[in-house]
Formats: sequence, C-alpha cells, structure tokens
Amino acid sequence: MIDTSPPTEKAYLVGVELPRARFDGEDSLDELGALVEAASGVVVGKSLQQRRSPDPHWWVGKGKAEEIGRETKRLSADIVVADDELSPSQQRALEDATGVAVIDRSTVILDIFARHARSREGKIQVELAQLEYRLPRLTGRGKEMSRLGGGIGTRGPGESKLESDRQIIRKRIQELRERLAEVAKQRERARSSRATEGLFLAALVGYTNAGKSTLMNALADADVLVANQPFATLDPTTRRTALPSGATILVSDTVGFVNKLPPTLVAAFRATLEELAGADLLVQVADVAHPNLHERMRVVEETLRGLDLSGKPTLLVLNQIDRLRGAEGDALREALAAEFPSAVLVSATTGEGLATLRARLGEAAVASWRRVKTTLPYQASALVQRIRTRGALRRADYDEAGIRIEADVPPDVAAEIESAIRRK
Ligand SMILES: Nc1nc2c(ncn2[C@@H]2O[C@H](COP(=O)(O)OP(=O)(O)O)[C@@H](O)[C@H]2O)c(=O)[nH]1
Ligand SMILES: [Mg+2]
Repeated sequence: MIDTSPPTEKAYLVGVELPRARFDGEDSLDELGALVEAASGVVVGKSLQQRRSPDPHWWVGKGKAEEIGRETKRLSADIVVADDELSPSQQRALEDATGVAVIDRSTVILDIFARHARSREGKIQVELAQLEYRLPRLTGRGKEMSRLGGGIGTRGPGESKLESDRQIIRKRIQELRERLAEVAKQRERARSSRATEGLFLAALVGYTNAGKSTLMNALADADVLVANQPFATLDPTTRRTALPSGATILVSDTVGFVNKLPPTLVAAFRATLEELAGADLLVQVADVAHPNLHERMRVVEETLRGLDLSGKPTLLVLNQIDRLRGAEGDALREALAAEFPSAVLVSATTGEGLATLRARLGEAAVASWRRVKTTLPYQASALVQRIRTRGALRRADYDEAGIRIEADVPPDVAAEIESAIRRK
C-alpha cells in the first residue's frame, strides 16, 4: 500500500511567558506540543521567552526572532509554532525574521478539528472557522500556505480556495453561515422534540482529555470514541440511561475545551455548544491526576461563562482517581475531597465512584419531580403505566371514584396528570 499521509513536519515551538499568566510557560508549551503531535507534527525543539508584553511587531523580541531562525536551521525545522494567536502582521514579521513558515496555536487547533470533524454540521463549522481565521491572513501572500505543503494547517478548505481571492472566500463564508443556520434549525427541531419527551438532561463538559467520553460510555453504555488525543469528540452524542432512583435521564457528551481556544472556533461551534443551554445539569469532568487541574478547571469555567452558561446547576466530577497512587495519591485524594466537598471522585475506567455518581445524578433528576396525590379516571391506565416508568408510583388504589394515586413524577408527567384530571 502506498502511504499517502503527508510528510511529518518538524515543528519548533515558541512561547512568550507574560507575568501572571495562568499556565506556567513550560506547561503551556508542553500542551502545545501535544496539540502539534495530534496534528501529526513532531516537536524538534522549543524556546520560551519571558516578556512584560508581546512585541507588537515580532511578538517575541527581535533578537529572539533571529535566534529562532538560527535554531530552526540547525534543527532543520519546517515550521515555527507560536503558542499564542498571532496577528497577521506579527506572523509575517516573524517569518521574515526567521526565514521559516510560522503558524500559531489557533492554526494547530483548527487543524485538529478539521481532522476530527465527521458530521455535516461539524465539517461546516470547522471550514467556517478556518476561513474566518485565514481571511485576514491572505493579504497578497498566498505563498505562505503553499510553502506548508500537506502539513499542519493546510487541511480543510484546500489550496485552490486559499489562493483564490478574498471575494470568493467571503462568498463561501456567507454560504457556510447560511447552511449552518439551516442545520441549526434542524437541530432546534430535534431538541424541541426531545424537550417534549421531558427527560432530564445531564451534559458532560470539561477540558479536552478529561475523560468525558470514557465516562459517557461507562454511564450510558454508549460507544463514543475514546482517545488519548485532544478533540477526538466533536459531535455531540446523547444517550439515555436508567438510574437506580428510577429516573431515566439523558447524558450528552460533546467537544472539550482547551486554553486559548481560537475565538473563530468558539463562534463557529456556538450552535453545538448551545446544546449545553438545554441541559438541566452540567457535569464538569476534570482529570485529577493532571498537574494543572486547577488552571484547567478555571479555563472550563471561563469558557462556560463566555457561553452564558455559568448560571447552570453544576456537578463537579473528579475523574481518573485510579491514577492517584501510593501515599502521595491518598493525600491528594483527601485534599481534593476537602477542597471540593460536593464533588464526586470517580474513575471512569475502573468504575470506582460511579455508583455514587449515578446516585447523585438520580438525586438531581428527582429534585425537579413533584409529588402528586389525586384520583385519575379508569381510562387513564396508560398514564398510570407512564407514571410507573417515568416516575415513582407510591400507591395506586382502584375504587369506584377511579384510580387513586400517590406518586413522584417529572414535571412533564405532572402536567399530563393535571390535564387528565381536567378532562375528567
Ligand atoms: N487512568 C484513567 N484513564 C482515563 C480515565 N478516564 C479517561 N481516561 C483516559 O484519558 C484519555 C482521554 O479520555 P476521553 O474519554 O477520550 O477524554 P475526553 O476528551 O474528555 O472525551 C483516554 O486515553 C482515556 O482512556 C480514568 O478514569 N482513568
Ligand atoms: Mg471526548
């Protein structure tokens, strides 16, 4: 078989560490390295510069830019990857100073999304984000994209489209927006039919690689792709699961977050992320074994805030506790339990803590239930059956007046009961 995969690009990573940055500069570069690898690149070297602020012209300092030029030559790197989104002019200036093609973190993330987009909506969203990102970067310099060949950042819209004039790209953007609006309408219809079904919806959110998909599979017996790779999941998946409390709920898994997510991407994925707005509960999944647990949780909270979702009821799930081992692990576990008293500690892979998580999800679902005590007409036996499956039927006595019931039911079933009584 002929290998048609693009040649692996050798990437040289560059970071600028500002005072009071959330992530340690090294950690952020490591994360960038993982992103580059997920985009099939290899990291051949890296460099971090401490600065009070980014240089407006070159992003790094001029001397640093020249040093990067020498280093990339020595290591025969194909590209420089900047750990922040560069302005089009910074990108050009850095290319001129280093003599190497320069891409940034946003390009890499967009590339990974392009690799993983499966659904029609996902593909439209990614192409839209890529074009919006590239549009201001196409000014008279088509060569920088072709220089990259088949590597990182060239997947998706394709060469010819990139080199055609901006007018065509604008037209394409318009077209994609319209298509997206169409798909969003279909999604809205699907959502409202689910809403009439009335099931409690718990949406998994969290940093990429926290274990959301693994947890989804464990909770709902689903078959979602699990991968030790950022952004393996792009399309939202929703599954039903029956809980010990008797409640049946929906669990949904969707795209994760990462630090410095490109704004064009967040905008393009708004529709997908707005699925979260329909959730009754956000289940924030975090990887406890990750050294940047707290910083990552903050990124997730900020992203949720940006999506106007921070007011939602949230349940914190500290996942991957199986990776906390030995005395040090035990100490960390205790510290976390003290710091987040309402969190549930679980391992999606070993199953530890999942019974507690199911119980907590059940409690959250049941919290919205209502106690009803009434007499239903005999013809309402189908409704009684629904009360049994959807809620908890505490008693049902059949007498001359009808079926005397006492039950705890979800709001939509309570409404149904009310209208059945009115019709009596
Ligand atoms: N040891 C351990 N690994 C886990 C656990 N949950 C997920 N993982 C691993 O973490 C990686 C990312 O998992 P995934 O579910 O795809 O994360 P997602 O990006 O949040 O959906 C995979 O390699 C999983 O096997 C866990 O509880 N323990
Ligand atoms: Mg996933």
